[in-house]
Amino acid sequence: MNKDQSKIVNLPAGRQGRKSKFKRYTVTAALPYANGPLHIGHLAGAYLPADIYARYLRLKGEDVLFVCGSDEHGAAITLRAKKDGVSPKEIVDKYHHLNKKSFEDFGIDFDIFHRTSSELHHKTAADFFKVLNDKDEFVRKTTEQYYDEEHQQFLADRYITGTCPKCDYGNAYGDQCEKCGSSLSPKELINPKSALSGNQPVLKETKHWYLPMDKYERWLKEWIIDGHKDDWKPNVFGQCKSWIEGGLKQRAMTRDLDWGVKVPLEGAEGKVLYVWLDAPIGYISATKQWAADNDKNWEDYWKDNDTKLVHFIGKDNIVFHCIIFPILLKAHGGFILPDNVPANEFLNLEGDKFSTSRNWAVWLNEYLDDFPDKQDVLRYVLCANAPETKDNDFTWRDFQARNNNELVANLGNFVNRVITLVHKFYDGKMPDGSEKDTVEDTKLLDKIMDAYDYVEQHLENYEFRAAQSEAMNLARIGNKYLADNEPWKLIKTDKKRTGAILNNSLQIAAHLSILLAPFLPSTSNKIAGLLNLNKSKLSWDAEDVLLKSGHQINKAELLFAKIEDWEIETQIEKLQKAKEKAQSISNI
Ligand code: B3M
Ligand code: ZN
Repeated sequence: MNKDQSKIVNLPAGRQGRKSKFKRYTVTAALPYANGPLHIGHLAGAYLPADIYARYLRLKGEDVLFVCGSDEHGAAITLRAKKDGVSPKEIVDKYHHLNKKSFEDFGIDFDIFHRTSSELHHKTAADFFKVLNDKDEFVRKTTEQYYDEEHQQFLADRYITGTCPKCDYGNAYGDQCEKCGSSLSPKELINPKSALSGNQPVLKETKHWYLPMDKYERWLKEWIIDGHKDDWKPNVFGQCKSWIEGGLKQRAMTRDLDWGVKVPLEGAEGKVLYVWLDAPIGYISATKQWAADNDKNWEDYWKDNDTKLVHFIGKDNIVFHCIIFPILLKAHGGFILPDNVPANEFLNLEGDKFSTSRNWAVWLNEYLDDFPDKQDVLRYVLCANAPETKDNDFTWRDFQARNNNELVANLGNFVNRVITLVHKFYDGKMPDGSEKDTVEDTKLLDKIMDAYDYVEQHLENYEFRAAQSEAMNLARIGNKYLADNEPWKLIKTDKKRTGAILNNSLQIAAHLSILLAPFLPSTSNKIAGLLNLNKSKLSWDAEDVLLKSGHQINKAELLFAKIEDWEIETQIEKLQKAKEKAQSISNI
């Protein structure tokens, strides 16, 4: 019998993992508008998958920068300020801090959460615009645009509403119909109305800087349609293809507004950059700030072909990240382009679209009031239900079922059982694993190492649901192993073999703390704490044997608690009440 644990069974002495062909990674998550709190749909769409991806890369020892920040410009902000009767600055200050905290509370671990109202961003965006202007990339045009005479203001994008010409939806915006997703221009709206006064607007002349996107059509065809048909998600690729094949138009890159990045040119007084020009540049200014704070070179993360750039977004942002921003980067020159834009579809709530005005949402800050220690439960359920290929639904019943049947009954139960047994039979000390010579043990240890390959493969393909499910499967394997071998019975007849079985089971628990770390960071920490596991061992290329004989294991503590029916009923009632209240207000 082999006595040396590290050599037992025919396992590699640690995984080499797949070597990345990239030197570093720049991972971005859409900058949320600082005009309201975040709900679980936001988390599911962009932030959770981005965080899982970044955590996984860090565990692999990759050089990864994960940036985000508040989008503090555009009509989304000014209209909200007007509605609340406060200044735009007050709005962005309030929601920047609130949203930053929500992300922290849910373990969304950005390297920096920046702001587009910062001076550094204003300068970066203005300089970027100037370079394009100097290179003659813009077309200056005077056109007639809608104007609100009462408020003496031009009405761009969201300042104008009307009926969508494509689907008849009555509340479409000047730039986009949120019902059918069509991109619109204000003049296409039927019965246009000013969002400021409610009046019918008049047409008036104004001058703007346009990006001739048509000039880039051929290049986009090559880059996206020929170059990314196999590696971009079908929903993303399909949207891009129909945009490009539908013909690209000139798009105004400036607006008549006083809130935003000022157009840095003479003769452009009273004009600011279009928010969709300045916001994605926010990723770059965030990188600059982070680099300055951490003694790094920001250009490594944006200008080196060995850097992989990945944008995580929701589906309503696809055109901006796959077409407009890449055109801007290309026109500027010197920048890398996104390698992938794994946009998600939308998450619905109990069968209905999230809606701020109807208060149909689960707000992140409110969730934590009711479930203060259940961040990972929400992360788990949102990942398990991620709208990766189609819109998906969050329901409180499913939340309860996944918590009770999967987290409590599978993962929590396994870890708790094995730790309890090792305390009962071995004083909490890792038993000797030398009796591991059965075919079953070999297979089991192979399965542990296979789990890394499966999870890794799915993560590399941005299949987060499948990745999480493979990681959880290892807990299922562990439970089955215990049930098949019944160490609680075997202890009476074969103490040595029982030790080997518990040794194997504890190795599984230790590997779970690594495999689950990208998905359930605080649970992973708890498991590592219970196992008294040295943090330096927590790497994706972990050795097969993580715990040596004699290693002291801490006392068992429950990882998850059952969620009772009444807790779920309270949430469902809360949603209904909020909706009724919103309805009664809108009826007044
Ligand atoms: N703020 C839109 C949104 O929240 C926008 C994203 C900007 S990413 C550069 O949907
Ligand atoms: Zn429409």
